[in-house]
Amino acid sequence: MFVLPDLPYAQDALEPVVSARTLSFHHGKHHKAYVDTLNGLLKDKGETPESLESVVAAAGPGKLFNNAAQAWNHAFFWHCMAPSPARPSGDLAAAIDAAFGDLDGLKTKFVETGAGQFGSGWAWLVWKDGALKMVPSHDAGTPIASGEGFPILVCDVWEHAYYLDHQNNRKGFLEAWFDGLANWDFAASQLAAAKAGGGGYAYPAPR
Ligand code: MN3
Repeated sequence: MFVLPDLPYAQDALEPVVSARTLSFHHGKHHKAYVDTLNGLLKDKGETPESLESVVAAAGPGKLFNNAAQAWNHAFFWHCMAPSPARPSGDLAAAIDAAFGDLDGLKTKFVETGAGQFGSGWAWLVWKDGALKMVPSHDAGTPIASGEGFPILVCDVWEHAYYLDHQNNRKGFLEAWFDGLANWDFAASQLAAAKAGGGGYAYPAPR
């Protein structure tokens, strides 16, 4: 059984960009439903996997992949936000400057990627072939299965992530998210893991 990981902050800690009401639905209903459905599917198959990452990697397209990947993507996403994040520094700042010119250049590419994703999906900052890159994914798509890179930071652009607070203004949500919530300390730890050739965020092991 996979658990629903707790949020790493209070439900109202990300206001006003992400309200407590949004987080209560997003974590308590949407994320929980993915985890519950995943556990039901694994139980039906009689499988006891050793990690969620292994389930995501092995599942082909379909219901198991969708629920496993969404369980992982959301757990990762919660860590990508912080109430009062520090600006990027050190290796991360250098990698951002090398790929995008500066932090504003990354913001432009980030907003373009998230706003340009047609329908539901995610906007990922990944490490690929020695450089940072922005890539979109559709629905439950995730770089840990697609091979598009090592995940550094992500923003959920499904409507359930922002509609209660920003209505149809996805671009406004992305701008406010980048300026106010993007967790650069977490991104820096992911980048260090990527450069070391592995590790980084792992979903809690099943029990
Ligand atoms: Mn979501």
